[in-house]
Amino acid sequence: MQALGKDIVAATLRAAGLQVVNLGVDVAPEEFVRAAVHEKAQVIGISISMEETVPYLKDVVDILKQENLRAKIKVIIGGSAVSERTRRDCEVDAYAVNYLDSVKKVKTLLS
Ligand code: B12
Repeated sequence: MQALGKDIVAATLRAAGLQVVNLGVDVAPEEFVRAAVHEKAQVIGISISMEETVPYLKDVVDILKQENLRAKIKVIIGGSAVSERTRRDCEVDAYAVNYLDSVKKVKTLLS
């Protein structure tokens, strides 16, 4: 349901010339990885507004490791329930505080 921030980030990344597949809300960890493989995505972006859903972030990272995709597919997070500390704790590649920062960080991940 908390979709506004994610949609703004997706729109801004598109406006910056990047290709974005928006999976919507309440996306299961397996679905992030399945879609990334299917779309040949280089980066998975995850928006987290509810603290109770932070553990699912670790699941995405674990699935990427299990599937030997961790080096190939980067993960960036944002949303009011996460921070630079969450990024470190969950071994995520980048954290962006807002839509402008998202463009900067995603471009860095792609470079
Ligand atoms: C609007 C809102 C809602 C709306 C959402 C409308 C919609 N369609 O999006 C509605 C009314 C539906 C809603 C419902 C609920 N909400 Co609400 N909601 C908010 C509120 C006030 C603002 C969120 C928002 O849209 N901000 C504006 C956007 C633009 O900012 P943003 O999300 O931070 O996104 C920016 C950055 O974070 C970043 N970013 C965001 N996502 C991503 C992703 C990536 C990949 C990157 C790189 C960057 C990035 O870039 C964005 C743009 O700059 C917040 C409070 C807050 N201050 O955050 C509570 C808040 C998120 N809600 C909360 C709660 C508890 C709920 C409910 C459970 C309430 C209830 N009891 O029903 C439900 C849950 C619904 C659900 N299952 O998801 C809590 C969460 C608590 C927690 N930390 O766990 C908050 C924090 C309020 C609070 N202080 O208690 N909510």
